[in-house]
Amino acid sequence: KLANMVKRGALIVLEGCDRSGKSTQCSNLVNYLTAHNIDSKLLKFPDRTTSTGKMINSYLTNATELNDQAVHLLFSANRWEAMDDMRSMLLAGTTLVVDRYVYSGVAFTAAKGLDMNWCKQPDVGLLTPDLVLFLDLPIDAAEQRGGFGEERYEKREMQIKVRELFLQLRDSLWQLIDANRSMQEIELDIRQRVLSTVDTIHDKPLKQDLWT
Ligand code: Z5A
Ligand code: MG
Repeated sequence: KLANMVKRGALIVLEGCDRSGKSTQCSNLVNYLTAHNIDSKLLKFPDRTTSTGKMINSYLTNATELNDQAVHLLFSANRWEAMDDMRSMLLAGTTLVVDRYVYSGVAFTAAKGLDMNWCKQPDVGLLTPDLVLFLDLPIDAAEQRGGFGEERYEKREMQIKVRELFLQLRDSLWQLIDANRSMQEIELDIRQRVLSTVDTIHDKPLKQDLWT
């Protein structure tokens, strides 16, 4: 009986263009939620600490080569291996704030020219987010934030394609956030949207019907 009284946590995903401030905002959000007694945890994909994550890191930093399909499946496996823990935490009442998820998975591989429907298949059945906040930032503004880094995908042409593909993936879970504002403005905006989600999802079941 007691277990039934635990309200589940919300699965909140932050997605967005490179340099849009996802990591900054995820960590500020978790600090805020924690300070307000909302049990929450920050997760990030790719999780570079696991064995699949180490292979992904080596690919992204150009230390190794992998074919496009293989690395796509590694990114998906990197999410799958986190699913059991994520489900347990959500059901135990912890709200998860996730820095990149399946949308990055599909957008980056499809930007290389692979079929979008193929790209979606390995993630079918992963936990469905309650809210996806997409931090949108024009490429020029992103470049003004210190330019792109040295990792494999951090190139202007790639980032332009990825943004277009991201926008094709918009669904009913998405809310667009204008990331071309001050960190503080964005933070307040995100906070409001997340609090209203956390307040309203408790009676909705946790779903694993992604992309179906
Ligand atoms: N990838 C994939 O291919 N398949 C997948 O399935 C997944 C990912 C999950 C690594 O991701 C790569 O993996 C990524 C996608 C691909 N490749 N690319 N490109 P990552 O998450 O590890 O990448 P990252 O380097 O940590 O994230 P990022 O996108 O570059 O940055 P961000 O997290 O969005 O931004 P930030 O680190 O918070 O901020 C960036 C800078 O801007 C920093 O100096 C901030 O201080 C500054 N900043 C932040 N907000 C503002 C505002 N509002 N104004 C001004 N300046 C700001
Ligand atoms: Mg980041």
